[in-house]
Amino acid sequence: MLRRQAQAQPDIVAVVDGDRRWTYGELNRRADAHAAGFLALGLLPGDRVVVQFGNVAEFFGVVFGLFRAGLIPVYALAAHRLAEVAHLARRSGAAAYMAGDRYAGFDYRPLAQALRAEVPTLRHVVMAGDAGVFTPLDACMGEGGLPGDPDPSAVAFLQISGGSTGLPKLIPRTHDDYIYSFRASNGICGVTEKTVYLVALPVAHNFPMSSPGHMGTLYAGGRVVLAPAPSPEVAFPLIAREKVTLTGLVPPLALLWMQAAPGTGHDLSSLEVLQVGGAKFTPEAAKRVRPALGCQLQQVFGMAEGLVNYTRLDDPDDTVIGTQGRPISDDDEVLVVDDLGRPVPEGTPGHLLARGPYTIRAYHDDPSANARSFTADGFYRTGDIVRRLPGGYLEVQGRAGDHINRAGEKISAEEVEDHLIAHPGIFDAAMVSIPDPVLGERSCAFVIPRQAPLKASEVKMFMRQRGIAEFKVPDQVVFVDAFETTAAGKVSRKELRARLRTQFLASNAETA
Ligand code: OOB
Repeated sequence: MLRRQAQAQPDIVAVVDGDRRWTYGELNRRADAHAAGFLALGLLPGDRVVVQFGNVAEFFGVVFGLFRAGLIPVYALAAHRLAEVAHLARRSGAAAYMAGDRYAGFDYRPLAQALRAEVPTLRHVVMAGDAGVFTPLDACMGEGGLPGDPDPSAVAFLQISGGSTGLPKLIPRTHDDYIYSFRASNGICGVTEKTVYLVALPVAHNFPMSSPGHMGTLYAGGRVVLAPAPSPEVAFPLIAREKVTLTGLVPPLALLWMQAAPGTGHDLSSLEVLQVGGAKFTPEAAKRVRPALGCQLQQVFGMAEGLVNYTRLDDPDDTVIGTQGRPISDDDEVLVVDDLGRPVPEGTPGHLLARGPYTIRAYHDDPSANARSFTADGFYRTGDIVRRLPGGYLEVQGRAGDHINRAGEKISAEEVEDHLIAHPGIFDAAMVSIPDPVLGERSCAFVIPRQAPLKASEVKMFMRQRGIAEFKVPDQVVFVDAFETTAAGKVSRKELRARLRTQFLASNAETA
């Protein structure tokens, strides 16, 4: 797709990062040079490469270079820390780690050092910027000697799941299925060569990558503008300067933008469509988008595993405000079922199952997750509770599983609990989601200390030292003496979390 655009319009700007403006020709040359450079290091087609960049142009040079070399990117978010990156590297058997030296105040070089010590399969570390002891990205520039274009039905990259259980699972997406999803999305979202897409969310997240996101925009020959932060202070001047037409946000950011827009001196009139997704956008907030920002709202309900739903640009206001859209394709099969797997009538909440042209049939190398997450006939169990409405529109009601959707970032309660109980002063811990007016949900950890008293700040500090992303550090820590058990003795973790949550909400309602 990149070669085609580079031939058709080599001098048109493809990617804008601050003062840097890479044309399609330039991006194409970098992709070729990096591909040859990566192979010259000794990486072999099929090798997995953990890629961790913020919203910077290098991301594009590197991933298109990897595709061309037949190497498989494993997308880490810039917010991930050692625990998560090491998990991705181990799980994928990665041969290399590629990152920028610094981003958003964090230095990735010590992380790379620790990673190399922890993950024996890792043979190379490539760094953009000041590479220190590692291989500089600028040195990975070669010529010729590329394998042919990759098999379109082969796995293109591994994306990380925001699931409920344990550590993140790896999602294998193929060139075919991914291109299908953003090409079809382009049609639905009106993306053409005139589109200017602002990447406000993290560049490696599936929503800004493919719904239709930066990949859809590059496919259409439009322009991708990178925002180093999603705040109005950073994004609004970029919208004005680059005449951004389309962007995607999670609900808390949409609220922030709507609050800031009326007082801004920046011209936001180029913005045609604001997409909101990743977490439930309430109808009250959805109603305010057009008055506050002067653009159209599109709700997006998607998942890295595949299925994406959009409200359509010509849908009536009620649909755009009150639903999370309908699937991309007529070939998307959607089932809404009860606890026993029986289809429920339209309008009744149930578990959402999905199968279709771009929805995965299995996670990467994870038989037990596969047994849980897919039905025998290949439907993916999304874990979402939805209502199906006339016309196939979906309204998201909540989650069946135990994860916290904190401003669109998915946090597995189990993963965080495992870190908490690693503290020598903690006997047991359970983490639950609490409704939050801004974040949608925030996390609250219930902790049973061993003898010595603990402070919440100590627990949070310990979590940071565990090397996890900041968004996973519990927002609130509540100490309790014991977890309640039933007459029958045992309470499942799921039930325990539900009880703690109910008690917390009840006691806060009393004091309110
Ligand atoms: C997107 O992808 P993921 O993989 O980070 O998270 C998927 C989950 C969904 O299963 C659902 O629980 C939740 O995020 N979700 C929404 C939602 N969009 C996603 N819940 C309520 N309303 C929405 N509009 O988050 C993602 C991927 C592609 C496009 C958009 C979002």
